[in-house]
Amino acid sequence: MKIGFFDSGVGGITVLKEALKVLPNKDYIYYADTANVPYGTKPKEEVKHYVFDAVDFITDQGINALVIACNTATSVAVNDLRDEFQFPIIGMEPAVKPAVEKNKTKKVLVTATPLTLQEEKLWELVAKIGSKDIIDSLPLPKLVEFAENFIFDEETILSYLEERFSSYDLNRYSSIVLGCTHFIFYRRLFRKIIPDDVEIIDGNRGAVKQLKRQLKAPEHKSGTGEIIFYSSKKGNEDNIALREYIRLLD
Ligand code: DGN
Repeated sequence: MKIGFFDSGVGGITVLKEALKVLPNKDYIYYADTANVPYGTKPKEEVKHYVFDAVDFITDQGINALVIACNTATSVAVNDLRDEFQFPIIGMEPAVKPAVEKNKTKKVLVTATPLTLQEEKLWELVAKIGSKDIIDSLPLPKLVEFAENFIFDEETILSYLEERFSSYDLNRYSSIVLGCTHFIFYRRLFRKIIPDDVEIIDGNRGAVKQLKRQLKAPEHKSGTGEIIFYSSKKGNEDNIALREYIRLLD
């Protein structure tokens, strides 16, 4: 029983980390499309093409379920992927629903990549929950670049976040949604600039819950907890580096 995880780069490792807590006895394959990252600032059709290539690769490794651990890839391709492949496919969803359910009086600020924020999938979700007026959105594409380049120093990240949030009155929001898996690496730093009574919510736990539900069938046997990393960039250094990101989340 192998579970595939896929992201444009390292962001999906934050979801994998959550899965390891909940489902430690499964075998995992993680594929980072590091040759094509970032997805979030590229045209939809180009990203869709990368996603299909990546899923073909990971399918060839033999998987029984797949987590598209990337909000951007999910937004542009999850429906088409489900039409094409037979195994369960779990996608990411910006956690707008739990955010709105927690507090219906204040607004919610959704942060994600530019492509996720412009895709219909998000706005269909918002329309199902309530009205567009309860949501504001803010793209934070540089966080993806920082994470990919292993930039975690507080000063750099905080000055970027402060600059991006500077025109927002954060007290107007009940929650800030982290709608990109790369952003989870910076949760602690978001907390430093977001007022204490504003919640920071992400979709990682929800995605892993879905995965667990999908694996209830008896044919989904346990494994040894092994993780095999692959990336679309050549060279083993890249795979060693991917393991470092897991440690960051301890
Ligand atoms: N980690 C991806 C996401 O959740 O949207 C996006 C990263 C990117 O490719 N820009």
